[in-house]
Amino acid sequence: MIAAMRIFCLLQVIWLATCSGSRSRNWAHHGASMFADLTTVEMKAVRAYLHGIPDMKLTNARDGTLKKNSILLIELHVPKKVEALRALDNGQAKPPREARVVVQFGNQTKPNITEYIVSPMPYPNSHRVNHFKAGKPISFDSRPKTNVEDAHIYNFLQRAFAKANNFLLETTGGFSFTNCSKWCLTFIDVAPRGLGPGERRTWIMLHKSVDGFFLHPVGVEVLINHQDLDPNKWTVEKVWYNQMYFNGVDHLVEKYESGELEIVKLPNHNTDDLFSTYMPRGQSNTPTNIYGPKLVEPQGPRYRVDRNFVEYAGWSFAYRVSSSTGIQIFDLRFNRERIAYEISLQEAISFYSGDTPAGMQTKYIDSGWFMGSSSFELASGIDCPEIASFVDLYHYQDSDKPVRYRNALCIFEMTTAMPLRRHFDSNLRGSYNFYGGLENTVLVLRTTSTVYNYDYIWDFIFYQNGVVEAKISATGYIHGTFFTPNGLHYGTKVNQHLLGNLHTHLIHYKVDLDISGRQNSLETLNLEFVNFTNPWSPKNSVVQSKLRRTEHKTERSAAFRFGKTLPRYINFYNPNKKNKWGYQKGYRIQFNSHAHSVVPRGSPEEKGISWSRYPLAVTRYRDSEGASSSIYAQGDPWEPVVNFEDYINNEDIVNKDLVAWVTVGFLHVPHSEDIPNTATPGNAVGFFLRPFNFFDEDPSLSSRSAIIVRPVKDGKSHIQRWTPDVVGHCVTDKPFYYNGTYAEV
Ligand SMILES: *[C@@H]1O[C@H](CO)[C@@H](O)[C@H](O)[C@H]1NC(C)=O
Ligand SMILES: *[C@@H]1O[C@H](CO)[C@@H](O)[C@H](O)[C@H]1NC(C)=O
Ligand SMILES: *[C@@H]1O[C@H](CO)[C@@H](O)[C@H](O)[C@H]1NC(C)=O
Ligand SMILES: *[C@@H]1O[C@H](CO)[C@@H](O)[C@H](O)[C@H]1NC(C)=O
Ligand SMILES: *[C@@H]1O[C@H](CO)[C@@H](O)[C@H](O)[C@H]1NC(C)=O
Ligand SMILES: [Cu+2]
Repeated sequence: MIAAMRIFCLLQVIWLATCSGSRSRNWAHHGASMFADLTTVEMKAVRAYLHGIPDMKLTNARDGTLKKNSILLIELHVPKKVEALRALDNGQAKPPREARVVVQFGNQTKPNITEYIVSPMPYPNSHRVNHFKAGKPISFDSRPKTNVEDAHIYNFLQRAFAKANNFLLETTGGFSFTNCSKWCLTFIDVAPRGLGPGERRTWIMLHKSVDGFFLHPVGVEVLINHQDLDPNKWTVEKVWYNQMYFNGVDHLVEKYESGELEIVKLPNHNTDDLFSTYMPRGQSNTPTNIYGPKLVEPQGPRYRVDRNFVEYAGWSFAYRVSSSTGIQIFDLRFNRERIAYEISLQEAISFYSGDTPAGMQTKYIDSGWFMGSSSFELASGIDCPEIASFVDLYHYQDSDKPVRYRNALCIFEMTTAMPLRRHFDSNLRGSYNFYGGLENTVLVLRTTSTVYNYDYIWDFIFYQNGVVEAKISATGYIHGTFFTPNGLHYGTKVNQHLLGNLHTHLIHYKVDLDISGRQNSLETLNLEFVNFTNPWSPKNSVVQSKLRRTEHKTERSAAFRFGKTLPRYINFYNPNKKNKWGYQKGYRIQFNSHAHSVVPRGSPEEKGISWSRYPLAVTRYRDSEGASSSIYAQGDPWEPVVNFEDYINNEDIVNKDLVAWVTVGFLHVPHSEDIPNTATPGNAVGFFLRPFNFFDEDPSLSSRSAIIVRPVKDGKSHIQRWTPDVVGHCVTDKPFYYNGTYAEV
């Protein structure tokens, strides 16, 4: 088909421009599959291949024992950029599809975690070890917690607290682990799991197992050492209760039974107290017998989706949802011209403060909690509009078969209910010369991650004028701890026994910009005040701003720290391509963020999140610097296998393939309105990529949704439009109407 296309192009010399356009579109379309997530057939083939290697001695991941060799993760291994570009830019053969597999070898004297690249799909016959930069091995203790381990933790807690049953029943108002039927306890574990490398000891909070259990801590926290692969060898190292520490459950029970323990009795559980639930309450002032506004597509969708290839209003891109890190887009083009090779979510963290040991210990690094595969079903009409295209996702993580996440991604076009541009050209005499306007519709690509308590909503938004927005909205339950008076330094009392702990959310993105090609440079624009003698009135002076451009020549000079103000404009441009006005074609990164560092540099866990030092760092593209974090950062933030700081040195970044690493985020001081859930309004951050002299004029001029109205004689107006006169009866059966006169009444 491609060959036929080429011959067709040769014949159509006159139409060369158009034809090479459609050729590049075909290559983009064809190449998108290189970035498509593994199919279930491919996942099963990878599993069968590895399970067929006798030396690996692989067993099922869901088998009860921890002392086993099993697959933890299978996902797409994206091709090398140069190889992918050969297919995307020259129509050459696509590289073979490969899988990345994480295997835990637990059934051997020195357990380890090894990553393999398995290829080719769909009939794999070879594997090689996937090395991290500098060949750093992955520490076994840094592995993410699996379902099996989680079940063992629950059983362990049940056993460990059996002798504390009376204590639990009395202090929690009837909740327990042992023989509970209605009122059971459950737990929340926090991470990191220790204070240094090689540890696996976790602070755990006991909670009531009721709707919204995150908001129901009972005030008992316990430190368990679960490093041994034999759960019978696990130990309780500490217990915290009512602001006191005990050297184990026995110690606590002893004090309790001897009456020396001061207890805080929770009242009997009140099933009428709905505070942690979604049950409506309070006076409603909105009619319930009719629906509110909804999105409609009166004549059907205007975007096209073919598997993971999407086209809309001049845009095209491929997408995937990595099981380890989440949403990614590739080969982003506008009018066939590439703007970015990859924009991908890398990591999300929330670092907490607290008065209880679990509160102090909570530094969540979410890719270690299966952030990527926690993309659960989206509700039509709430999570995405009813008209959206919903897509199932498949993940193979901590399971023995691919798991289908129904309707986990959605794509839709929506109106922003704002004009993209408009002007009323008054004639200053009660009428107008013209009115011009263009509605603002955008395409949205959306997934979510529910990482335990929190729900993150991940959007990429494509505007008609060449702007792309990456946006993350946070909702879900807050992570709270048992209330103590001293806790007020670290949060807010949001219920009788509940402290909402303060924390900062940071999100990291990789933005591999390729502005009209791989050769790019970075400049920042600032203003400085100048003061000079006024040329037309020498006794006065002119004070105004002057533009100062700074070219950043090395990675180090392009690593912008938190604490210093970012330059006003950050422009990535192609020094070899100019627009009509002689400017080098560029795109800006514009932040929408209120982020700050979460811990000072040099503090123990900070090394594992060294990317969080920089709202923006720009590095030269390297295949070996593909990701800024890893699923092991949570388990070992002290000696991480991926240390982002290593990516920054004095490499030259002028006229090179550049990657922008962007950190956005916000401080969250919980407040009473976070109950039952943190709400999305005002709780979204992200960044925009905006053309900066990339085009010769606003590219949304190609939109035929514009309307121009001019008055004609006798109070009539002449409407120029390129879309149907009437929207469609499901929206309105009246044609567009514009008057334009303004008169006193
Ligand atoms: C662990 O390895 C031993 C020795 O190879 C083997 O007998 C046993 O079945 C393995 N256990 C599991 C759960 O695979
Ligand atoms: C990890 O274990 C596997 C399987 O036994 C072995 O092949 C590999 O060499 C080990 N890796 C390291 C770094 O020890
Ligand atoms: C729990 O139930 C079992 C079986 O009915 C019983 O043997 C045991 O004593 C009960 N334990 C407690 C603490 O009530
Ligand atoms: C500008 O320069 C003039 C002449 O030196 C000086 O008098 C004036 O204070 C300056 N204005 C500002 C705002 O610095
Ligand atoms: C606009 O309103 C004026 C005053 O009400 C009226 O005379 C005129 O006919 C209207 N024009 C159109 C296009 O409806
Ligand atoms: Cu928060």
